[in-house]
Amino acid sequence: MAANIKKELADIDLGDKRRERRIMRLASRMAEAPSESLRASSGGWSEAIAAFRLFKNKNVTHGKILDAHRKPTLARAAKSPRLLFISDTTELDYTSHKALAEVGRLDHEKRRGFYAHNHLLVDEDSGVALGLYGSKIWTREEKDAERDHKEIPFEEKESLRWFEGYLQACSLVAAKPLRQVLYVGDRESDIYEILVEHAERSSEGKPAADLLIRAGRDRALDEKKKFLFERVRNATRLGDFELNVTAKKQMKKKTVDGKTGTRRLVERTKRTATLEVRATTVSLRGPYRKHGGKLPNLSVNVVVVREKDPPEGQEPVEWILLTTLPVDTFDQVLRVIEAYAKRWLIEEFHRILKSGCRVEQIQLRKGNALLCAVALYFIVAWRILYVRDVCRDAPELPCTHFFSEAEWRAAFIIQRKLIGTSPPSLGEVVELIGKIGGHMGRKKDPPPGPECLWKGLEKLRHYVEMGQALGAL
Ligand SMILES: [Mn+2]
Repeated sequence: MAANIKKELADIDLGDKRRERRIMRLASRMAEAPSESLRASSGGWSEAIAAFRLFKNKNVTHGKILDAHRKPTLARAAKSPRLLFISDTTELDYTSHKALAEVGRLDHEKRRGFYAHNHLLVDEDSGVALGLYGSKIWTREEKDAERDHKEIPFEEKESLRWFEGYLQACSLVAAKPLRQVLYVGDRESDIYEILVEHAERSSEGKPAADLLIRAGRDRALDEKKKFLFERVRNATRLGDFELNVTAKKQMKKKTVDGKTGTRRLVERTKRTATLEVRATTVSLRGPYRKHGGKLPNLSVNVVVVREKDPPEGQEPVEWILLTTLPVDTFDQVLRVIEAYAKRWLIEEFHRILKSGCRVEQIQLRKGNALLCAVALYFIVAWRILYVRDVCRDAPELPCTHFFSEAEWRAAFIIQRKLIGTSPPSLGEVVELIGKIGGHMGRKKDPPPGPECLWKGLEKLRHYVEMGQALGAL
C-alpha cells in the first residue's frame, strides 16, 4: 500500500529537504503495515530513533502534514460535481499512557486524551472518500467542564468547531461555484447558528454549502406549542426505503415513562430495515441566546425515515434530517437519505484509525510528536477506505496505483503458488490481500472490507521481507 503515498505529502514544507524525505519514507512504511507499532514499522532501531527525532522537531506538526494532504485531496475532488463534506468528532483516548505529557481531559476527569474533529471529502455519486479536508485537535480544559453551558458565548464553545467546518465547506463552493457541496453532520452538529449562516449567505448571494444535519433536539416551530418532531412524524408518507443496518453496541440513556434513566448498553442487531419516508417544510422559531439575543425564524426542509416493524426488543431506526436541499419529489428525498447514509464512511475511517492503525497505542511521550504520528495514520487510514472503494468502482485499474511490485508479487506467490509476471488488476490484488487477511472470498461474499485489508497487509509485510531475504522478490 506504499506505492504513491508519497504523493500525499509531495507539498509538505518542513523547512528541510531531509526531513521531508524522511517523513515520506516513514509514511510509506506505515502504509505497508498499518497495524504494526511505530518502532516495528520504521524498520530498525536507528530509523526509529530518527523518526522520533523528526516528530519532536518543532517544524513538524499535525497541521502541516494534513495541509500537505489537502492539496491532492482537492485535486481528486476537482473531478466531482457533487461533494459531501462529512464532519465528525472522535476521541483519542490515552488514559493508560501515563507518561504522555500535554494531554487534556475527555468527558470524565479520569479519562485523558485528545478530541479530533475531522472533515472527510466524499464524491456524492460514487461514494468514494477522496481524502481529509482538515482536522481540528483540541483538549478540554478543566475550567470549561465546570462552566454553565448557557453562560459560555458561542465563540468559546466547543461546538464552534461544527460552525467553522461549515465555513470551510462554503469556501469549497467559493473556489468552484458550479460545484455542489453538501455539509453532512450527525446530531451533534444540530446547531441553529449554522442554519442561520446558510440563510444569510444565500440571501446575500454569497457561496453557501448546502446542509444535511441530523436533528438532535426537538425544536419549537413558529406556531404556538408546536414542535418539530411531532410535525414531521405526521407528514404524508412518500414511500419506503431499504437500509442495511449494521450491528452496534452503544451506551444509551433509556427513557421509561417519560423519565430519562441511567445509561444502559443497547445492542442493535444486523438487519435489512424497511424505512418509511416522509418529508415536509417547517418554519423553526429562532432560539434565544444569552449572548446575542433572539436568532431569526427559518424555513427548513425536513426528511424523516422511520423503521417499520423493527425486530422484537429493538428500537426502530429513525433519522430526522434537516436539509436545505429540495424535497419536493420522492427522488429528491431519496438523494437526501442516500447522502446521509454515506456519513457512515467517517465512522469507518475512525474505526480504521483506532482498530486498524491502533493510534491509541502509540507510545510517544510528547503530545505534539504523538499527534504528528496520528496525522500520518490519518492518511494511511483514509487510503485503506479509498482503495476499498476505488476497487469496487474500477477493479480493472492496474494494482500499481497502490501496491509495490514486491507486494503484489508476494501476494501472488502466497495465494496462487505462482510467480506472477505482469502486474495484475487492482481488484485481483485486493482480493488476494483480503484472503491473506481472512476474507472468505466465496461467490456470495462482498469484496474484502477494511479489516481484512489491514490484517492482510500486516502479514503481507512479513512475506515481503522473507521473500526479499531469500532473493525471491
Ligand atoms: Mn459524532
